[in-house]
Parts: sequence; C-alpha cells; structure tokens
Amino acid sequence: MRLLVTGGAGFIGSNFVHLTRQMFPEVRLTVLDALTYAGTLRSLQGVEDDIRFVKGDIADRELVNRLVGEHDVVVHFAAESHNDNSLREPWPFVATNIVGTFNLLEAVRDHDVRYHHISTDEVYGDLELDDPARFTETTAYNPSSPYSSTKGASDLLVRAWVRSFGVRATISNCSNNYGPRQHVEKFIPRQITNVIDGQRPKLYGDGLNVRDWIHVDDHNSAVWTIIERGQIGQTYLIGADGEKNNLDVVRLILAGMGKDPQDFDHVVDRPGHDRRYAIDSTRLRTELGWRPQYSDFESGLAATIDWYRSNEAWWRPEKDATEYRYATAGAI
Ligand code: NAD
Ligand code: TDX
Repeated sequence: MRLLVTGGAGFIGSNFVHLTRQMFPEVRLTVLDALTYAGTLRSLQGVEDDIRFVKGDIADRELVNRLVGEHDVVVHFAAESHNDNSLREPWPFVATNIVGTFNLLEAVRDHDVRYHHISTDEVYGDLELDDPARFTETTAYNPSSPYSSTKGASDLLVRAWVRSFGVRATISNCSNNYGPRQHVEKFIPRQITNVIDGQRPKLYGDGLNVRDWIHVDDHNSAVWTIIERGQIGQTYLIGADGEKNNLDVVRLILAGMGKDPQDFDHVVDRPGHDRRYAIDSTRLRTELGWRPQYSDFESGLAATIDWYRSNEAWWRPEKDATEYRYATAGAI
C-alpha cells in the first residue's frame, strides 16, 4: 500500500507515522506537511529514512493532485487545530481546513483514491455538565468556534463528495488526544512545561469544563481499524470513555510532578468556551471490533509527563513564542 499522510509532522499525524512504521512496515509512507508553527521534522526523528517527506501546502491544488495520484490511500490529518488561534485569526482555518480539504477531495475523486478524513467531536458543539447524553454519529452539527466550524464544513464536503461523486471516503470524529509530541500551546503540554519552567498552570474560567481524553495511540489504532474495515461513506466516533474536568487534570499534573495540587491560577475564560464533550463510540466498537488500549488516564498522563521531561529539546524551541502569543492575546 502507498499511503499519503497529510499533517504527518504534527502531533497526531507524526504519532500515526511512528505507529504505522511499527505495525505495518510494508506500507510505503509519504508525508505531506507545510511545516507551519505546529509541524516539525523533530517529530519524525527515527523514521526519516523510511518515509518520503514532501514540504508543501494542501492549499496547493496542483501539488495535491499530483501527489494523491501516486498513492492508494490518503489519511488527512493536516489542519489548523487550535481553538485559541482561531479566535484571534480565523482565515488560516478557512484556507487550510476548508479549501485544503476541498483540494484533497477533488484529487481523490480525480484518481479514485481511498480517503480517510480526520475530524473532531467539536463539530457537535457542547453538552451540559449534567446531561446524560453523549455525542453519536447522528448528533446534529452545532460548532461553536472558527476552528470547529471549519472542521464541520470540511466534514460536510466529504459527505457531499461521497454522495454526489462516489468518492471512497470515511470520516472519524475523535475526542481530545494526549500523549507525546503535542504542541505546547495545548492544555496538557502547556501545563506540564509551565511546571518544568517553575510557572503556575493556567486554568481558563472555573475549570469545570469537561474533555473526553484519549491517548493518541488509541486514536490512531482506531484510524487503522477504519482504513482496514470501515464502511465507505460511514462516520465513526472515536473515544475511550475518558471524561475529566480541567481542574482535575491540572491537579493530577501538579501532583504527578511533585507539586502542591492547588498551585495553579484561574485566568480569564476562552470566549465561547465549550462546556463538555463526550463520545459514544459504540458503532466503532460493535461494528468494527475496536478497543482502546490505554484505559488508565493517570498512567498515560504520567508517561506523557515523563516524555516532556525527557524531550526538552523537542518542545523548548516553541515554548517562549507560544507563551508570548498567549500573553499578547488579550482576552484569549
Ligand atoms: P497539529 O496542529 O499538531 O498538526 C497539524 C499539522 O498539519 C502540522 O504538522 C502542520 O504543519 C500541518 N499543516 C497545517 N496547515 C497545513 C497546510 N495548509 N498544508 C499542509 N500541512 C499543514 O494538529 P493535531 O492535534 O495533530 O490534529 C491533527 C488532526 O486531528 C486535525 O485534523 C484535527 O482537527 C484533528 N483532531 C485533533 C484532536 C486533538 O485532540 N488534537 C482531536 C480530534 C481531532
Ligand atoms: O492554558 C489553557 N488552559 C485551559 O484551561 C489551555 C491551553 C486550555 N485550557 C482548557 C480549554 C479546554 O477546556 O483546557 C481544555 C483543552 O484545551 P485545548 O488543549 O486547547 O483543547 P480543545 O480546545 O478542547 O481542543 C482540542 O480537542 C479537540 C484540540 O486542540 C482540537 O484540535 C481537537 O479537535
């Protein structure tokens, strides 16, 4: 199989490349990545001799068409992925998440290539803390932020290209990932690296917002399950029953790093901050037989803390610029 991975120098995409190298050494991998602030070749260290890397933008329609035509399967991870950035400057989200996905869909249509689309549970909006409901594949789209609305738009393009043009595509919507190689702008790595730097973690608002955490390797094993056994045209929700509020996660990080669990600050809330996400992954489990391997969030978090402690050379180059962006962002 010749597999094209977009966004393979980012957090989830690079973990997907490493996992694929271990699980399927016979797969021929190409990574297409623009190496934005969120992508780095440091994330592909150890596999660089076994893959082909192309630096390029998915907004480049000619490049995308040519590359897609050289492959059997495309897995599309590339995106602008951070809600806070989307509140500050939405345009790159429209360009990459919507126009970039359009270019990929036109190319897979042109060459009749199998396509898997990576998306997020944020397209469904949010749930109340006391709502017993969880998101399913039939929950109505109701995105809150520029980020989640552009991801929702890209999902709808995929559905239309399946129905109108017979494109061989599947979609997955996953909950919040954690694990190695996640950018320090994101919640868990930001707080771990703050503690390493002697800074206090920063909790938006009251900190009671709930995220449904899943280890990145579980997300990626689910993606492989869908590539191998997913039904064309189908959407699968990926989640590992990992609901936790941000306050508890910050306290776990502090305790896990030998600090006082109360040693954090509440800061001004994110505008439009989604209250709770929760995934019902019954379809993926019953129809495709997938199971997560990381059932214990606390040990997964401890391993993630160890990774950031041992890999300062990976994250240090991004830390100051990231904190500067936060410090100059006003209300965000
Ligand atoms: P990330 O920001 O860490 O990585 C994104 C990668 O895409 C980077 O390597 C970046 O250089 C690349 N990229 C950005 N714009 C590009 C462009 N125009 N052309 C080519 N490459 C470009 O993101 P992530 O957290 O790894 O997320 C990957 C995918 O998973 C996204 O589609 C995201 O919406 C989805 N997702 C993420 C999570 C999560 O918790 N992080 C959860 C569910 C779904
Ligand atoms: O410093 C912080 N303090 C804080 O309290 C940051 C950066 C975040 N938060 C809160 C906001 C959220 O409730 O932590 C929670 C997680 O925040 P993020 O890491 O920014 O993730 P989120 O906005 O939930 O979106 C993530 O999950 C779904 C990814 O960034 C998306 O790409 C994915 O689609």
